[in-house]
Amino acid sequence: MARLQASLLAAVAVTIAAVAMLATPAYGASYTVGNPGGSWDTQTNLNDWASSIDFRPGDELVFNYDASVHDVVEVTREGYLSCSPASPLAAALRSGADTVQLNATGTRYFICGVQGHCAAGMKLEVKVSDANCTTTLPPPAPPSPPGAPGAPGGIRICSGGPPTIIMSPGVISYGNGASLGSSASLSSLIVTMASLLLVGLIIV
Ligand SMILES: [Cu+2]
Repeated sequence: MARLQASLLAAVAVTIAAVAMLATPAYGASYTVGNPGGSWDTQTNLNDWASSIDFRPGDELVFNYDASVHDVVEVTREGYLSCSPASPLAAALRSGADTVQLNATGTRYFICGVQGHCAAGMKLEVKVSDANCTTTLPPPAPPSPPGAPGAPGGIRICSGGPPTIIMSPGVISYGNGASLGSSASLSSLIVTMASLLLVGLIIV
């Protein structure tokens, strides 16, 4: 009985570990604005900071700041250039620890809405791109008709991000909603692993 309980515990532990591993996205870095050495403030050269990072769809920005002094307003390019929070793209963030998801490619603009702070340098332009991604191993296959089985996979490598294994073209990629397919295949993998563990338990 004790042996059965130990096996059961081991099976549960392995399953939980597998689920935790698979549930972690293969991409999506978190960048705290201004770090290291700076912050969301008027002293940090925020565009120097931003230009040192290769932002990818799926990454996130974290704004840590003194909420009694600053806020974060996402604005249009015009609002950014003129330092005007008058036409924000979203409600101003004021918690002092705000996270912004960078879900798609494109350029995002953030300013501090407090009078004079944007003009003093509290403005941030973030370019989100996946343009430098390359797919290798095997070499790109010729286009196949939609739904064709057995399409070869590969490894997608983007500068600044970890490699992403592509099961078949388009199943896992940055940003474009294809994650449904990969979630489904991960779920079935988890179920399969759990089933195998249970079978092993019964045999023991
Ligand atoms: Cu401010």
